[in-house]
Amino acid sequence: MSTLQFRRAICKTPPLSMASGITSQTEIVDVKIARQQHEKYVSNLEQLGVDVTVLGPDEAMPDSHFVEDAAIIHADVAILTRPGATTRRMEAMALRPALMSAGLQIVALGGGDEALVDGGDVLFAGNHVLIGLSHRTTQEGAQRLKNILLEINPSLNVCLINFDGVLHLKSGVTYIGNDTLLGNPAMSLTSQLPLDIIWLPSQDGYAANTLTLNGSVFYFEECPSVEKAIMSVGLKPLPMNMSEFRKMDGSFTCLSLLW
Ligand code: CIR
Repeated sequence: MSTLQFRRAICKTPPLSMASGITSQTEIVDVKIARQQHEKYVSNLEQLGVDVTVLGPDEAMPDSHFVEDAAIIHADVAILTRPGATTRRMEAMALRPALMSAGLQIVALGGGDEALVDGGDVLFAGNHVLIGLSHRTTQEGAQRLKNILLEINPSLNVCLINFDGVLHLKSGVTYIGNDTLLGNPAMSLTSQLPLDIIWLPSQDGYAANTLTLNGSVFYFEECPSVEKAIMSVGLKPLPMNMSEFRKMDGSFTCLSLLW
């Protein structure tokens, strides 16, 4: 399957404790609304033909619905990460049973305490895999992940990317096909990217985190600049309200593992 076609997903219901997750924002989350937005996100995936497994909430792990950070899936192999934030370390092991039941082969990132990776820093774009070096993903973690990915698929072009200004690489850029990324101008890049970037106006920068699958793109509603960019590559814009996840520094890619 191409990198933008997906048949299966794992999502996880936000726990009632989600407001005690990590955030740089000050607005308080409404968990009831967050769950409604999450249900809508899941039903939009299903409408696009994805078979979604929704795992129950885990109250002991307030950020655990951001499943993207705890595993990376490529070619039916799930690589369990070691998330950069100490409060999130247990999330990868907690996902293991669901990934195994889904028939995926499981590989651990391995290495010591310095080998850290958040899946939010790993962007698949055609044959390229960009691994961002962030405050969550270390050089050692990124290098281990690169080696594992190349063992799974030696034809990948895996690059380590230096950046700053945003939480994860995918808070700064996401792939919308056609060798094109959407970019958040709040991100400063000190590495060259092997793809074109459509830079959004700064007031829409947060909306650079989109999710492209099966011909459609999930994006923050009321961002006409994003809608225009999506249409320019011939995809269908699917606007959604994700206000409550934004309050926790989350967005679209972080809420699912897709393959
Ligand atoms: C965190 O700071 O770890 C969570 N509150 C948000 C993680 C969002 N993950 C992502 O965008 N990949």
